Amino acid sequence: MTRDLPEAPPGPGGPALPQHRRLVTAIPGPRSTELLARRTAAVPPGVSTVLPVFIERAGGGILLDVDGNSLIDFGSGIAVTSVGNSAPRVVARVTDQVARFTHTCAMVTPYESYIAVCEALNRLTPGEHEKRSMLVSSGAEAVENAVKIARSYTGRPAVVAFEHGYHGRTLLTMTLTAKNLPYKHRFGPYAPEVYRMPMAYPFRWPTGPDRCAEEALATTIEAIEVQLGADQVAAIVIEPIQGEGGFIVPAPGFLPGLADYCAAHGIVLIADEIQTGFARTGQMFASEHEGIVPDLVTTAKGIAGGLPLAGVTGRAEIMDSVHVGGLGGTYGGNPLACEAALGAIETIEADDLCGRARHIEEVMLPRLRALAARHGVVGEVRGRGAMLAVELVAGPGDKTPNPTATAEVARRCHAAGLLVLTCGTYRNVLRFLPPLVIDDALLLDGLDVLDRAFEAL
Ligand code: PLZ
Repeated sequence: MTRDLPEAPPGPGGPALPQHRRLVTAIPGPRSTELLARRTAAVPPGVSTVLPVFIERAGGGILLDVDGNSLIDFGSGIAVTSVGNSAPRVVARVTDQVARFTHTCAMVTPYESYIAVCEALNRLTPGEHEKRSMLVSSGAEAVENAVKIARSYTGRPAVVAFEHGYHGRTLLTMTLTAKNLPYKHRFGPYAPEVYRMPMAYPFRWPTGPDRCAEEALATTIEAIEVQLGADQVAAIVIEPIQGEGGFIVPAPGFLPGLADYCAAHGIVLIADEIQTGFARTGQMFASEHEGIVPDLVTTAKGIAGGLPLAGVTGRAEIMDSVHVGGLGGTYGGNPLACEAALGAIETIEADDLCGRARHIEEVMLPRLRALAARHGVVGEVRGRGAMLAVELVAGPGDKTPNPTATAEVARRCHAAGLLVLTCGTYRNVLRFLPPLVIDDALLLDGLDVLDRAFEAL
């Protein structure tokens, strides 16, 4: 973009948001508690909250609440604010854009930033082939569109998804999602032609991690051939590291095996990189860790520093197969969100946030492994880059999931001013998703809080 941009504000969250954990009230404090009462009266309980501290400002690795408490952020709003909250380049671009125009609808009269974001996606996603991208507003919408495009291109109905998978809350993406509570319970009937296959989940594979990839692949392929017919399958949809399902890194070889099978049978491989994408795992996209080149990639979350934007990127011949006007939506590629994405992508590249994610892994992994050595409830430490987790079990040699200890550790972290999130099909995984711009002192302080939460168990 050639326009002159206004000066970037001085730092994350505006001027001088100190990067220290500091509690001045109980968590939640009195003002948050008041707001929570209003929330309860105005918002249905179906829309839940992990930690009801109401946020006033945020930046770097800090969330500042309405009571003046500074919490360490190990969640990034579920892997969204990878560049930090109110990252300077995002603020500068969005501020400039909001004063020029806020919306025209990209389907009515276009603007340059939409094209620039698509060009960036085409350049950054895996593979050197010719690509196209389209923009929407949420991750679920991106997955829905990827399936629509795959069906249109192949003329086939079936879609294959995996155990522990998460793809969203709309009818189709909820159907693709593996977990009943809270996502699917009483919301059926679900969309037809979605089939679920076993996930190559090394920690819980019945015959052990070494045989996991090969056996999971063989079971999946046999089920496709026997039950569905490969020529009826439009797409296989998979997260290259499963997010909500428990930060499950597939056994090495599983993803390449699926990619080869898809290529041999004209099945569109859709990598859902919504949680893993944009430097989170130490590469721009998690597919790169195993060198797979998906046919379509869905992106959201980290793409735009907190503004709602999502995309589908893929092979030109697949993307171009949809009839004119078949894809779109009122807000898809909103100009504010596109400017935010350009600011976020510029930040990721200029500040080497892939390198920062690898650095965060180097700092955190040894500490998490030491934690696992001290506490028998930690069954496994896993993840890549700044997408790390510990899975909690009953004890050494007993892999029974331990959601109670998981909730207790999270509660203690929250009370001490460290925001952590849980995940996992069995609600027994603590996940760590710090902003990639968090400084080392905060990271280490957060790890100390985590240590103490485990010691108190
Ligand atoms: N695909 C891999 O992680 C969103 C969900 C939080 P949307 N994950 C956070 C919740 O409980 O709703 C996600 C994801 C993967 C798709 C999605 C869906 O993205 O932007 O939430 O629609």
